[in-house]
Amino acid sequence: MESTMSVEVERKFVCDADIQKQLEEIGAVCIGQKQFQDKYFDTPDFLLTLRDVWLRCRQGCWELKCTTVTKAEDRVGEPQKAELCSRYQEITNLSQIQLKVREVMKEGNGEQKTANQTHPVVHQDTPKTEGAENCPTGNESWLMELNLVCFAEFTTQRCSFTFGGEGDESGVRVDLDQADFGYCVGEIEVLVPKGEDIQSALRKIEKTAQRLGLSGDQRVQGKMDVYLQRYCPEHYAKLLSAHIL
Ligand code: V4E
Repeated sequence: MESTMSVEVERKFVCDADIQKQLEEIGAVCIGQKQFQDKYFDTPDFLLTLRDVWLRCRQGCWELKCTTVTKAEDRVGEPQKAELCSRYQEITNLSQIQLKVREVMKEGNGEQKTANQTHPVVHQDTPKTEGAENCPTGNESWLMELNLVCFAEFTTQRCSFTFGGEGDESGVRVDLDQADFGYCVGEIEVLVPKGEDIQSALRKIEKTAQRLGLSGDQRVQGKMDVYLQRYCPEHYAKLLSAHIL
């Protein structure tokens, strides 16, 4: 995430063994590899994620991803192509994150429970990240105040690619992710400053997908889909029926 408030438009794809070679063939340049740990937080009754709001701590930095449009609005324009792409507003400023979380909880209209419930939400069988920095750090009393607990935790190895020049792929980034619970996924993404038109981002993503020979029109599962399906199946089922995933 590069700005405090922007919209991330992205399309996930299944990675073939030769994806890196394919990326280089279409002019993508590897800009680096990194490893990061994500911890996702929600209330015990999943007030945030059931509203498509995703609060995480990535390597000690707080990030909030929330939906920008309704499913109906999503379908305006290029129906099938738009459905393959997700778009989420990204907030990285902690005060703005707290404000937004409170707002979402308020919309939940009193559903929020008191702070002293027992709710170790991370499932017992979930893989444990070794040697990763403990998050949250510092004064995180706001988590307790808002009754937020960690429900998912995993580490990702990411290899990122961009395209040079001013061509069709300018501003496009491709991430190849390998999660420590054994799932790999690729993402073609464009960050759009909030308020700007996303149609050009959708076109760029589509063009890149075509050049990579990605013909599938099925939605591809993200890391979180697979994590929840494996380790929190009940919540996963609720998110599916709410059409969040
Ligand atoms: C599950 C989810 C969110 C949390 C995870 O977001 P994701 O983009 O998959 O993670 P990651 O690690 O690639 O984040 P990045 O580094 O790119 O910021 S945010 C929204 N969702 C729901 C969701 C959905 N409904 N459909 C798709 C295609 N992706 C996510």
